[in-house]
Amino acid sequence: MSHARCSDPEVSRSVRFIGRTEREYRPADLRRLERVERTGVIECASGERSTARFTGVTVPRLLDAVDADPETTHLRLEARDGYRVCVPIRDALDGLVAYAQDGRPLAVDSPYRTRFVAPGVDGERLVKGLARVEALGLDADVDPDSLENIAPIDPSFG
Ligand SMILES: Nc1nc2c(c(=O)[nH]1)N[C@H]1C(S)=C(S)[C@@H](COP(=O)(O)O)O[C@H]1N2
Ligand SMILES: [Mo]
Repeated sequence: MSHARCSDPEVSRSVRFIGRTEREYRPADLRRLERVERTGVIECASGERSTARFTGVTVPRLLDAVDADPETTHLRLEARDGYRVCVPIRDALDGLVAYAQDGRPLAVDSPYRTRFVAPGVDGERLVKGLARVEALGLDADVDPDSLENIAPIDPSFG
């Protein structure tokens, strides 16, 4: 599995944020930032639905730190397993990069350490095991769906 590919486990779990500058956050770095707790609903296209309490850092906080362009239209979020989604910035700004669920670190119950959660975003775009988050300014003629790879790749992430 790709999350075990890198020899340094802390680096292999880090999330790279890309705006006009870049920054890499290990889970320990995220835990040091201002934390928020929010209820998140994960709704799969299959109809399955679950609710949990997530703890993490807000997306605006992380984007500010990399000087994201005010003209940003979408966030592209990429997982360790190659799973990749593209979310409109106005939805993403209400989101979190979470590292705990219902008071327990995500790592306790899952093979991933971080996850994107945001209200109003469908479950398939709530990416687990974040590797990279990039602020994009898409022209109106670019279809954001064409930048996605939503086919499940690592079944343990599904
Ligand atoms: N990296 C990654 N994230 C992923 C997926 C995946 O296959 N890989 N599946 C998505 C889908 S389709 C859904 S419905 C939710 C399921 O989240 P849950 O297991 O917490 O209910 O995770 C999403 N995040
Ligand atoms: Mo899903």
